[in-house]
Amino acid sequence: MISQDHIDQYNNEGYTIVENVFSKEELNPILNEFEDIVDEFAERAFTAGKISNKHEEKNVFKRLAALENDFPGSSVLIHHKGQLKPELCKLWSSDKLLDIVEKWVGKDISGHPVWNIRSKTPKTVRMTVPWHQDSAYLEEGAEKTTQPAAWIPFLDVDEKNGCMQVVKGGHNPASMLEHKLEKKAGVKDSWYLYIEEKNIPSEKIITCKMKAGSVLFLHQLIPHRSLENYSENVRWSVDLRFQNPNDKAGFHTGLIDPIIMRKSDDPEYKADWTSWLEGHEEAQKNFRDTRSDKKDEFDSTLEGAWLKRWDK
Ligand SMILES: O=C(O)CCC(=O)C(=O)O
Repeated sequence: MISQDHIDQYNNEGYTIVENVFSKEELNPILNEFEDIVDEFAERAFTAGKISNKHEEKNVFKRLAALENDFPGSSVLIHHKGQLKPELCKLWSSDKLLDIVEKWVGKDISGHPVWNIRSKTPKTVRMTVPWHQDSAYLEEGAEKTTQPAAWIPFLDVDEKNGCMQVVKGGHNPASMLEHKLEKKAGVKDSWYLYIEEKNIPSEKIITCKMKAGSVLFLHQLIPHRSLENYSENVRWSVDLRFQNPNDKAGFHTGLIDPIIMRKSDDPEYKADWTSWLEGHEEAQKNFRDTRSDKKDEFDSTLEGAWLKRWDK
């Protein structure tokens, strides 16, 4: 599934796209989970009087767009809630992904607690992620850990519906670029960090058009962003990260460790999702919002430790 060219491209250019890793049949159960997540959200929003139409007749690529239109912030709330259901767990710890990331991480592999479902609704500023290096969202020093991200779209993506862009070779030299706070630059209620455009070499930008089920692997230090979604459909994707269990994870709260997925000395070992998920919900609240105790469940603002790291 992965060739030496892919491995070399990742090492030399900081990214690679492996095509057709997952079939539609393998993606569909996860899309069903997204559908359930949106349905549960619509029920709660309806009961709370936030929406008057649940848009039940719309499919998974349209329904959240309609809800976002009626109640702005819906997609952000779904993204922040980050519900990890069984089929997504299965895909994350699948041999298909582990056999690939093993090339960079080695034979002992964990899943990193920073993972995302991106419910990128059309023309939604807060779902459009500006230029950043992933390590900027972690504690200082974590950038030294080999931590590939697997970015997986659930529909074909291009520059019209919010695909990814990367800066080819931008992981070299291996150093953190300066990041700023988007909310300080005037993007209301943004929790994103950004690298200023003047620090992005435009001639090295690669636009990553991809088919559903292909996987973009990103080095932890490659600058990347997602484009605006100008289509009518929700651009569903996930990003999942991996590392060697012995290396620093750099997760700010420290409340949850990476989940061990593969052990070099135990070929039969399987990830213990049940016990990991028990700790996950509590840790996630702390990770995603240090003010969760005070927050209304429909408040889509977010504070995070990464903002403090770069708020200079
Ligand atoms: O999916 C997106 O829109 C952005 C993803 C991203 O920036 C990331 O995975 O770090």
